[in-house]
Amino acid sequence: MIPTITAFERSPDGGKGLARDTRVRWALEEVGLPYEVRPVSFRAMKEPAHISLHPFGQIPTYEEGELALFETGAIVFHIAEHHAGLLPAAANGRARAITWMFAAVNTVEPPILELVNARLLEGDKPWAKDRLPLVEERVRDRLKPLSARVGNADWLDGAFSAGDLMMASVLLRLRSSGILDQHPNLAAYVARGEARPAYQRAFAAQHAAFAGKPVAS
Ligand code: GTB
Repeated sequence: MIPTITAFERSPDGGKGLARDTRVRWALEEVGLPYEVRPVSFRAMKEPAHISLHPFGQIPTYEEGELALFETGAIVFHIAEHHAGLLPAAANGRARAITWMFAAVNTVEPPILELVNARLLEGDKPWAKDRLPLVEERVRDRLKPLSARVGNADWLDGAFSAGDLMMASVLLRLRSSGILDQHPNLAAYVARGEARPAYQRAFAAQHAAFAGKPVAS
């Protein structure tokens, strides 16, 4: 059964691949699963039909037959569980890869989102100048140990896994801040992720959607 995901009808990032449908597209491309895309407008996202799929009125969602999922961590995990290519076969390696997925969304992503919000949404507030360095420090507090753990390795724990897919996706949001480049091994880690053919296809698909070209993979 071909799954259907939702994505922004017109992504505010202009097709830079920063919206979270990209990580789901990436996972689908890694496992070689064709998918369809239903673009949704900001208005439609808050209407009952979409809320029944995503209680918070966001993208992406994932529908496969009777199953409807939201939350990219859960969606990528579902894809990885049911198709070879994103999780190791051995139980312990699998558990560690899943741990890295949680670390990405639960430990590394929150301060990065705080920074994005501080820069984009709060820049005009009178307290913004004082707060920004604090928020940046919280991001650095996560990048430093992550950089130490990655070291010279290509991926977080052996072969590329769903843990790397989620971590690289989360770190991508940092690129415009310049903070990622303070850890060249992490910048290289993200670049390795982006260089994967599956990421390239995912990026091209979301970009084509933005450009008004066909959106199905
Ligand atoms: N925790 C959820 C998940 O991982 O699935 C978060 C989902 C989420 O934040 N979705 C965003 C959304 O639907 C799109 S990705 N926002 C609309 C709303 O909440 O009303 C976040 C995003 C948005 C825009 C850009 N951008 O323009 O660069 C990048 C990322």
